[in-house]
Amino acid sequence: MRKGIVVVAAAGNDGAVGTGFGTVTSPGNSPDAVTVGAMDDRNTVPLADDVLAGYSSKGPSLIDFVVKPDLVAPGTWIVSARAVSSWLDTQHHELTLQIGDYKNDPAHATQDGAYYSLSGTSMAAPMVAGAAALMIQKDPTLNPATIKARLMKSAVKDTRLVFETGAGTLDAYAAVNATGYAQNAKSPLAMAAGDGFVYIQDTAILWGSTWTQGAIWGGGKGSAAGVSLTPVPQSITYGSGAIWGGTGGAKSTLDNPAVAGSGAIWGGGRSSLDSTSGTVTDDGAIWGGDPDNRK
Ligand SMILES: [Ca+2]
Repeated sequence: MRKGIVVVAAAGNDGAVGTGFGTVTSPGNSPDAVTVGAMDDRNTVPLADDVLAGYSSKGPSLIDFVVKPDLVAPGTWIVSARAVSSWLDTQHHELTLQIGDYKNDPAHATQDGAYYSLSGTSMAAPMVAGAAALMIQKDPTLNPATIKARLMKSAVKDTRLVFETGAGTLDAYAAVNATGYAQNAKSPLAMAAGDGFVYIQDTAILWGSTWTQGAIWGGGKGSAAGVSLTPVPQSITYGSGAIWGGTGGAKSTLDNPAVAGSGAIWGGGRSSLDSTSGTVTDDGAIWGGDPDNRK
């Protein structure tokens, strides 16, 4: 990413493990990567009937509590090129399409075709990578942070938890036509605070003023799970307002026991981020010990 390459990563397929929260796998846990979860589009074009794929890994990342995935894209029963005699083709040959499935060719209808049907976040991630390629084709000067920020801002908003669908469902056309620039688009951090709520960092502070939380996440994030957005209390912003935003900026994103009360995610206690001061980009406690990761 520091070399100017857009890195799109699959979130992982562990969404059905336990509560599913805290299951995003490497490299999808990288704050810089564009991490993609999977939706089941129910084989219809309208998004209204789409559901989160049960296998799609959910955030936040373990240990460092990065909010993931960044967005979602269709990943269930995606038809793509078949690798003849590959492990999958051999072990799960039933997923190979027959010629008659996609071509009017009665003489060969029951023969193995050139395509294969598969589900997984590995199928969703290329949807986003393709959209990124189109964005770069239109404007080769765009940096990875701008690509990521535009993909997220232009995504179709939903009301699921931020750790399930991120900024929403990929809208390739809207992404190609999106505007705005960012020099940094690290995914924000989540914090389980002493009040039982989980707060996330304000993207307008992290990425720049045009990338407000409302623009990135939408106004109804979490409402499908009964979550209402509330201002971050002064006790949390005190001393680290540069990270968590003012009382009118950042919002609590969820009050879901599966997340807020999960010892598997938060290590049995609360995250220690509320004692963090200074700017996010300089803070090794948050972004890890490798200084190169903090640029
Ligand atoms: Ca659909």
